[in-house]
Amino acid sequence: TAYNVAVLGATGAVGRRILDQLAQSTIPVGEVKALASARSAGQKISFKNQELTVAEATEDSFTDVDLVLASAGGSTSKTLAPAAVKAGAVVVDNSSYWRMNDQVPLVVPEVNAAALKEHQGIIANPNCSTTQLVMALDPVYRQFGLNQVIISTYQAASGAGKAAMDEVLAEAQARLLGDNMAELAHVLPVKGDKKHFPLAFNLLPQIDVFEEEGYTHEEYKMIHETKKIILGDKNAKDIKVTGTAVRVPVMIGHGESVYIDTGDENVTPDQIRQAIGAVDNVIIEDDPATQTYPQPLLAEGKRETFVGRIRPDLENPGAFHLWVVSDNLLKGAAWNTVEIAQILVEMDLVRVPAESSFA
Ligand code: A2P
Ligand code: 11C
Repeated sequence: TAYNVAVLGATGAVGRRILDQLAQSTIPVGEVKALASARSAGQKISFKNQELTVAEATEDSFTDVDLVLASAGGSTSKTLAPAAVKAGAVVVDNSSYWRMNDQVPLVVPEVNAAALKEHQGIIANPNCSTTQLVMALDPVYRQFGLNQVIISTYQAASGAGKAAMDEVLAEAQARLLGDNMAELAHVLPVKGDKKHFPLAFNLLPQIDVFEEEGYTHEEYKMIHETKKIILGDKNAKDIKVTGTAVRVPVMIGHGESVYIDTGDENVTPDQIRQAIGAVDNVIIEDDPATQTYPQPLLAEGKRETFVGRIRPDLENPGAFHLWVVSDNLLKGAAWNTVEIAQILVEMDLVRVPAESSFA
């Protein structure tokens, strides 16, 4: 069998990469539909050796479609994902809208592929900063336990979309030419928020809007999604998770400084290194003697998650530091989405169950 696939948000930074990853996947692909907003209808986009014509996404776009790979924002997925399921398609959604829904598995295949068996037609892809984090945390939790995790992120501009990347480059150029760059900030830190600041030559400790207790929405996503993926419950107390999300003037590739406390004094750094290194698609880059450690520039364009700087807390036995880097547009978005679809195909799960609450 070949599967007819619709890519929703095909013109976006992630959508284009979804088409690219789909072309390189093992999925037997039949017809491919490129869907976006009315603004892009008629635009041409390439897939393998075909030229696709972008069509406006509507509730009627999903007739004869088997799989929808969506990355067109939460409000689009809110209405179009159920419409696609009603038309008989299975949706893998990269937006945040469905992630915490109890009927929706939130999946990083290396960690919880088994959750796919319970799908009701919609499967959610986690936030990029969560995905690379759980690749490193899950094996530690399974083998040694985890009392507490404290994360500091160093997130690339591309997480905020193409306009944010263009803005940083324009600011950097202005600064190098001696021009004022402050007036060039219109998108970051958050498009709809009241103030905007330059990211070039700067750090912005705000990703997404502020919510309760002074945490940003990005920080809450990391806390809740991590618990749902590893523990199956966003409110589970088994692991205490907290952190700070910071935007840095890097184009592609999120970095994360992660402090983990296993509570077990006997665990050694080598055991942590081995546990994390045994996860599929994790690459350990960790050798101070040769200055080997993960870097965004080295991770760009790769599907893997890179982990290094693994070392013990010298005054708290059983606790460790990690440095985790991955391409936020690939493992953090497009590749994880296509990887989920590939596994759905392998597990013969590309069908909407009759009792689906979305159908
Ligand atoms: P378009 O290019 O027509 O605006 P990015 O995050 O890189 O900006 O990409 C967002 C993607 O989501 C784009 O493909 C965009 O299409 C698409 N999109 C945004 N709003 C809608 C909408 N209302 N319906 C369908 N697609 C949308
Ligand atoms: C960022 N993590 O770097 C965000 C982007 O929930 O999929 C991804 C938002 C999401 O700005």
